[in-house]
Amino acid sequence: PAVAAEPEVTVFRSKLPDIEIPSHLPLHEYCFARASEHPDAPCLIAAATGTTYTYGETRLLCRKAAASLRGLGVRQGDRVMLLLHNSVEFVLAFFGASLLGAVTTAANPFCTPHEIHKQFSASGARLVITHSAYVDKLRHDAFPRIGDAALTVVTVDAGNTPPEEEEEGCVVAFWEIMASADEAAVPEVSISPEDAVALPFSSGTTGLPKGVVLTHGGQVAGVAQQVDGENPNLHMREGDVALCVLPLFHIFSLNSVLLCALRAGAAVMLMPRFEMGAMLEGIQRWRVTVAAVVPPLVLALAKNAALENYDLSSIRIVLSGAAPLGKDLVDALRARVPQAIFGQQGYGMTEAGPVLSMCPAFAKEPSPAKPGSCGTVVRNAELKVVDPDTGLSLGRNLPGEICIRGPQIMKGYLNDAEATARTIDAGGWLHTGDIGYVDDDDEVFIVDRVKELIKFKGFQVPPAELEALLLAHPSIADAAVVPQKDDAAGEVPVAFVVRAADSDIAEDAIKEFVSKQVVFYKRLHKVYFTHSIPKSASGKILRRELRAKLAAAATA
Ligand code: 4UV
Repeated sequence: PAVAAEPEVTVFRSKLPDIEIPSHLPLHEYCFARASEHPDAPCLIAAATGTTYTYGETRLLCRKAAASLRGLGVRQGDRVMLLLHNSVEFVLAFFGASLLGAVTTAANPFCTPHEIHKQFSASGARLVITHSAYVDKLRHDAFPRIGDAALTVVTVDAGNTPPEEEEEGCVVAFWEIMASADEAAVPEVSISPEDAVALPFSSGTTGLPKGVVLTHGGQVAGVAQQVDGENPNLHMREGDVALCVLPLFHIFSLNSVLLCALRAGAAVMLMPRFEMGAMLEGIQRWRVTVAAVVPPLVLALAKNAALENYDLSSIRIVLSGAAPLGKDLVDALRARVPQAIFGQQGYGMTEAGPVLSMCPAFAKEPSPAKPGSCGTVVRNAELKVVDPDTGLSLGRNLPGEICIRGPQIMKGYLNDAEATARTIDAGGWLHTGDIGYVDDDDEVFIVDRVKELIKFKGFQVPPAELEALLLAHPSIADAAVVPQKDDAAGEVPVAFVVRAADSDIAEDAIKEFVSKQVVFYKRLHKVYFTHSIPKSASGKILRRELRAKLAAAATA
């Protein structure tokens, strides 16, 4: 019988040859594999205090962190929640957990107690490591009582908030347990490449935030694709200093800054938060060579006259990612750091483990990239572009949904087989929800997004989360949240709202209602009242229509 021919698929690959990836190694062993060759090289620099730890010291402290976590009851497969700004403690806790075969789920400490609780409970964590200033968030009703078996809290700073009486002794000080931890007491655990190591949360192409299961093998592959091989795509080496100002709870910073730098033997300069003066000081003082940034940070740098007062000549690479970077912005910053290979961008997605494509100008043997391009697909991976309606593969220069396949992508969403199946198809292709094309030189260009996600300064804003909040308000009958273009933030969330009958609720009241419940970047910037929300026959919000309405209003 005649067999229907497989539809032809155009697969795009890196121009760099594939490499050997040691994906049998647990992530901590892989990252520190060459550390014994340079034990005295700087590894972590705490910019806020100036304290520096060498590779030898960092490894030892990671083992002590593992022993400490073990002492607190953490076992293989357990989830440990980090509610931390970028800090030495973040790194030690991450690798301490990894050494035990436990999984780190990191959240933004600026999130509200409700937002934190959702991730805490979905991840199944029972231990939270945080700054004392945030312990109060964990005292919210939603959480188990601190000190119960269901919630152990560890604080990384001495300035403990006085424990409430019944919690006496329940909030544990990190450095106190570290002081008595025995690095030899780390149990031998057998870790498979399939085991989870990190659990960031992302809303993916639709719906609410979900736990993204990233494995040891996947993260090793993801890092190797960037910094391993004869001609690494992102050239970092011993002597480099990586700027770590983007938050480590986001995959860009965790993977492409921290893990890549450690694997390459570079130092990581940790900045607890973005503050322009402190950042410029830090770059100058520690001679930062590789700076990972997001477009709003490029904008702030390009506009800031204070740059003239600092010596930024050490910067070799500026890597922008997480949101589109326009050519004007590239040119504006290039004038300020003329010596840097300000190639362009990386293109990543939490679920993709994270990098899909990287600017080839960052390679050891660089090749140029066009303005606006996101570079070429990483090695040991396949990229295709499909027609979003038919799913058929498209050739060069034709925009469609970008899909990626390779050892680096997520294993799936935590406890959500349905969402996993919607995102990774039977052929193993991860569907990004981004619209883009590959040009004649294999460069990837992102032109649109078909998924719901809104990106405020690179931060994820899932519309479904805001819609659920709005619908819970008695004066709101229906609501939809969509992105609106914004010069400073890239995009901002705005809402279309149908008032309940007899309600005359005002814009400000709605904005405030939402603000109180969400972290700052999810706040609504505008509310448009309307009589109905356009929906498909199956009840899905027709976001494209609403976005078109906004675009038309903006040009009117
Ligand atoms: O899931 P997420 O928040 O993930 C990221 C990750 C970005 C990274 C990671 C490692 C890198 O080395 C790097 O350069 C960038 O952002 O959001 C994923 C969505 O963000 C948009 C796109 O819609 C993704 O699906 N996005 C990410 N990078 C770009 C981008 C970009 N360069 N240009 C346009 N959109």
